[in-house]
Amino acid sequence: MNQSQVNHLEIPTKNSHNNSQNKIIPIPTNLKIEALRKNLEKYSNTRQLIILQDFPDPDALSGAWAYKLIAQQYDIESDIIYAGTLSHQENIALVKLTNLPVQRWTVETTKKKDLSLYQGCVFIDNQGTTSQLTSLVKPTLPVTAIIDHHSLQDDLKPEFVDIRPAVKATATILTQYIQAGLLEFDSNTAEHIKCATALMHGLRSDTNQLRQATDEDFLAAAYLSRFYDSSLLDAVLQSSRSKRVMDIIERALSHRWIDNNFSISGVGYLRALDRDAIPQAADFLLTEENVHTAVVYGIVHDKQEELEVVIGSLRTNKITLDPDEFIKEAFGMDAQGRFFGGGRSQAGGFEIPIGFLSGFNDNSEYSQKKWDVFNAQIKQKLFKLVNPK
Ligand SMILES: [Mn+2]
Repeated sequence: MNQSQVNHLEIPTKNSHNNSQNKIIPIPTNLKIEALRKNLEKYSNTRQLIILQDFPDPDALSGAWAYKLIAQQYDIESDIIYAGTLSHQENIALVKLTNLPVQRWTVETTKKKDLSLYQGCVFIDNQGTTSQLTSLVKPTLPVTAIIDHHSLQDDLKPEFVDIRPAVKATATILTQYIQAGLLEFDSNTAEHIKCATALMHGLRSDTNQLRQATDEDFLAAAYLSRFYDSSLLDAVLQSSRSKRVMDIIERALSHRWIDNNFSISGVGYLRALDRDAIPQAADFLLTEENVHTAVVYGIVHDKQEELEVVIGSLRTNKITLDPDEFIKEAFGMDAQGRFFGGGRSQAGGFEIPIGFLSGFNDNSEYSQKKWDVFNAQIKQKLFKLVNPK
């Protein structure tokens, strides 16, 4: 590929729509491309950890893989890790069918690892706030890069940073760096075809199957279309919903409470394995007429670790509603001054620890009481925002 041509790749910005001149500026700027290149050169011949959120989605998984392949060009070996679960059937299918090189490192296993084997860590599609591994890794390893599209968290001070909340998918950002020449995709290399397919899936899933894609996402998808394997993507997408997910969607539907075009539903207890049913249920509630925003939450319990936490998801198609602001305003901060959640454009999430009340209890009356208290508290906090009068 002609590099000088690619480096001047011009992509219209979001603002360009409002600008009568339709001014076009390159994104990422050549300055950013150079900064990432320099950062990769600096860490040449080292090992890095690529840290994902505890429950990685296709956008995170594919973006991390693209970063790993880019870093390989600079003789950086990296391991992609996450601490939670791959809970969505499509995520499991993606990892299995593309052989996506991701590893689960729990808090316990990470404590036993020799982190001195690594010289840096990178955060892709997150900024460290949604991974249990951040606090374990941060004291030992420098944060060499963050590439993300969630609202700025400003917790870590990375050497290289590219955080663009206006972009709908991290896969789009990584594709732009590939297009800029940091990695030359080759349609004869199986690994590149699979990574392009994963990126296409990540990009599609964070843009509601391209329905909410912006110019930048479409341009990235157009580029990926030259390399990806459409039948492999079909296979990933055909992984159907499990009965448990259907049950939870059904519960969300029967418990939903609609007010002022918001649809809000508490689904009670669910297993850690099924936690991805929460965003899927929120997606489903959003399909009802006159509903512009859906919030679904439940208490996720991990029987082995005796851990319980309230997990919630927000989905909206209301352009003026900022999920990040909405969640921060609704739930506020914990005692350490950290918000219970946040978001990006059109989607957000929250996690509220149950603390002392945590622990799965077989006594159904006790469990019911506990759920009722949390349910009432969350509804009350949401109600204040949904119906301010
Ligand atoms: Mn994302």
